[in-house]
Amino acid sequence: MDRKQKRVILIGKSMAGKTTLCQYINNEDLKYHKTQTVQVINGSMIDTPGEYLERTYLRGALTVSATDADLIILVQQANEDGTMFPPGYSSTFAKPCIGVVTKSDLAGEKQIEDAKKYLKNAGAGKVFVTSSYEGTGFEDLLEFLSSTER
Ligand SMILES: Nc1nc2c(ncn2[C@@H]2O[C@H](COP(=O)(O)OP(=O)(O)OP(=O)(O)O)[C@@H](O)[C@H]2O)c(=O)[nH]1
Ligand SMILES: [Mg+2]
Repeated sequence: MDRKQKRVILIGKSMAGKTTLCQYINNEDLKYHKTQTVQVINGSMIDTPGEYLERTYLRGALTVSATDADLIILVQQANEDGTMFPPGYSSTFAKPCIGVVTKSDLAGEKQIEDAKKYLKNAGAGKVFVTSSYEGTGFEDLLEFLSSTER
């Protein structure tokens, strides 16, 4: 990604697939490693640990990290029951916000619809459905990310 692209921050539960999504987008080998702290990847993606969303006392750290971002990406695993995102969560950031459903390869249609609904309720404008394992859903997402410059 070049600097003209938006800087995005990925927010979602542990194991939701945020780091894998970064790896896929950056054409890296998909290799699992737990994210321990906020990481800036290629200057354009801010990857965060799931714990920052899961533990209320750490959520402030997300708000602070998000000040460096142009776009908030809420990440929801397709086959998760329920969601960690409160309704209207995106308003915490006062920035444009989209949603990405991950691991669509593991979920049925109904589950994917629910995941989209959770993201919409959280305040995501557009929602993209992806699988980093199958490489699906990225055309639209990448086009969106490069369409609007910083
Ligand atoms: N089936 C499937 N598994 C995936 C996909 N994307 C990621 N995974 C797996 O899900 C697990 C967690 O992925 P990560 O990308 O590390 O999750 P994360 O959101 O970065 O998690 P934290 O760093 O703990 O916040 C790994 O074992 C991945 O291989 C996908 O598209 N399909
Ligand atoms: Mg991670």
